[in-house]
Amino acid sequence: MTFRMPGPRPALPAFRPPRFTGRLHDARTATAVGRWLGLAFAVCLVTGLVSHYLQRPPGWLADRLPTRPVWGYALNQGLHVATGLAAIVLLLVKLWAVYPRLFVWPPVRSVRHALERLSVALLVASAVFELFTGLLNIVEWYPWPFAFVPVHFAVAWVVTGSVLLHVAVKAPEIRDHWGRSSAGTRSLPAEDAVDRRSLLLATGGAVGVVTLTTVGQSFTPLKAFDLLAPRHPDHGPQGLPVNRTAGAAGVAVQDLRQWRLEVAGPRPYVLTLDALRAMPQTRVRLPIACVEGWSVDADWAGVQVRELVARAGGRPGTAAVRVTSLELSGAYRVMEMGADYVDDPLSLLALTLNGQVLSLDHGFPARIIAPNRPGVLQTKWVHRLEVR
Ligand SMILES: Nc1nc2c(c(=O)[nH]1)N[C@H]1C(S)=C(S)[C@@H](COP(=O)(O)O)O[C@H]1N2
Ligand SMILES: [Mo]
Repeated sequence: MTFRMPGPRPALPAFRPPRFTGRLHDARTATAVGRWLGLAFAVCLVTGLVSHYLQRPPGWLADRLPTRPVWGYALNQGLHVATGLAAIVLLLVKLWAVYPRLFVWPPVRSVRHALERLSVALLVASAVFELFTGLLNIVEWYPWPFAFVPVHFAVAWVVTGSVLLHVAVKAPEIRDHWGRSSAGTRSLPAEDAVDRRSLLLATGGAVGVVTLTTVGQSFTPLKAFDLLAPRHPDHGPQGLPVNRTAGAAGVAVQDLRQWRLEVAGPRPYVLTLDALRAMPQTRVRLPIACVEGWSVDADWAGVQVRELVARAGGRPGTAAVRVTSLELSGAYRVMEMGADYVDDPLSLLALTLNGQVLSLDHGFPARIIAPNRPGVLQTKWVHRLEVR
């Protein structure tokens, strides 16, 4: 029997983190795409805030909201949804450009590095969450247990904060790669420039296709290309889409036989539909502009809200109104209308749409239509006004 002295142990193969030799996963690509993504996020944030405060104004603002331009909210929300959809494409390309950094080795080099990675994780998670929930909201699919609006609003701040932090941390790299001939970019392999241009062109093309096939839902001259948008401006009863049908809202024709408009205020009164029709009718052309991005202009006729309010003893210019729908439940059953909207001659309790009596799905017998307002506040099946 022979003994051998233990020799040097065979060396373990050294761990080799995955390496990415593929090109364009570089700071110049990340910066070029990131600029557009940052712009899309900025427009989304501003338009989102406008939409939020038009829907839920703080007390001091409630009576001072602008009612002009009449198409303001349609433009705002068209931009919000269009830039959100564009951001989906841009975020995917951006993540593709930077994903090799997920596998850097060692994973953590210092406290600063750990914090930086944590902030990127927060940025990616919140941005994906925000765009995903927004996308599902415009197709009215809510596969989550929370309310969309407050959560989408809150996470917007997380996205904003982590974008600002990310830009601050990456400022030197961004500066070095801002333009094609910036300092850092000159040291990148020259042969990549051609590929990078192709990638950026393809990204621009994809954004263009997504925009062109969806923007027709709010920008009607392009409605012929509106292939991918969840709504088509012309599809729906009386040539107008419907978000919540009477069926979904639990409003049935038999409930309407006894319909009366109750107006509460210093001098309360009740009107039948015939009495409403006998009052002076005002015709307006105004868009329904849904928070989900679609909007359509239509001709409406009915009684001015300010007329109804004055008759109940409300003071013009200061009276606000609470509007209640026949709908039994739902977030939009009760709506507050501030003094500026009440006083606007274009704000109607509408009885007709495009020259016909309102269909049940569009809010028969009476609905609100007012200028520069989110669709959710254009209350259908109105049966009560409370002058406040
Ligand atoms: N009572 C009531 N009114 C409502 C709603 C609702 O759910 N309940 N939905 C609103 C929404 S989200 C929009 S976009 C408009 C759409 O009006 P339309 O269905 O006539 O196009 O109605 C609004 N009025
Ligand atoms: Mo809507």
